Amino acid sequence: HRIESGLAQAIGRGELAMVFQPILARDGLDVAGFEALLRWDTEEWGTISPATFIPVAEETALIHALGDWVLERSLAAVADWPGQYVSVNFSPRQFRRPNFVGYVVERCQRAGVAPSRLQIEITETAIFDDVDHAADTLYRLRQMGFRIALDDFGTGYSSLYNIRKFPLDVLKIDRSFVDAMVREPAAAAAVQAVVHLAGALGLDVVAEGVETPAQVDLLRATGVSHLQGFHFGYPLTRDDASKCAIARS
Ligand code: G
Ligand code: G
Ligand code: MN
Ligand code: NA
Repeated sequence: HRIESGLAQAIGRGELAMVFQPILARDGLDVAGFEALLRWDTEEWGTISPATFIPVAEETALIHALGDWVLERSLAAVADWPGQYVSVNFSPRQFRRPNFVGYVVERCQRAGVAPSRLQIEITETAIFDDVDHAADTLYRLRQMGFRIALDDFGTGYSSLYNIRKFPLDVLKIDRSFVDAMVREPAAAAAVQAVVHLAGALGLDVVAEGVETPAQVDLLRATGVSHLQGFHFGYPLTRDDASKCAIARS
């Protein structure tokens, strides 16, 4: 597989970069944190989306080296953003590695970053394949002080009621709901239901993929706690994210 061999060399060749997208509190004025997103620029194929190469890395053991690079860069970046967190995507295979908790703790210690400044984003796939193991890992992460976000919520196979079994801090509502809200009352009702459930469980809700003022108005009416999307900010380089963190904090 050509992507696979290119990816194996990408770190050494300096082809990878991290960008950081602001996550705003509902008033749209405070930056609560930034989501770290990986970018790969190749000479041969141009820019390749993580949607394409993460699954390839996930099939091989490459995800561990790649994910380690992502975590190191993300923890280095959050040191510039006092009072804010960095939200890092972990693939199911990373989350299920032996002693994931010890691994993340060690990386934070090495970077001198308190666990409360790292939000761990996982998907429903990572937790519903092995519910007991996942719940145990999440409890231990929580005990260490990490924030835990369930990404792409609403697109996977978790039921609304099932998620109460997991110690989470944040539900990230998938952008397909946000996109549909303005056209379909049922999508708005689904978001409202998630916000009510989150309230009952004491969780924050981040609406993803917010692109228009009309979406902002609808989302504010539901009571979501946080907003993320191109309307508020594109993914930024570390330097630009640092300026944004200082200006908006
Ligand atoms: O940033 P973009 O919209 O291109 O991301 C596409 C997909 O790749 C999203 O599902 C996102 O969660 C995932 N992704 C982006 N960066 C990372 C990363 O560093 N690690 C993992 N595991 N997934 C990532
Ligand atoms: O799966 P995950 O939620 O981690 O995906 C994050 C991806 O969503 C990133 O690749 C990011 O570039 C993309 N993204 C962030 N904000 C927006 C937005 O407002 N609109 C669209 N279409 N994509 C967005
Ligand atoms: Mn994410
Ligand atoms: Na998402």
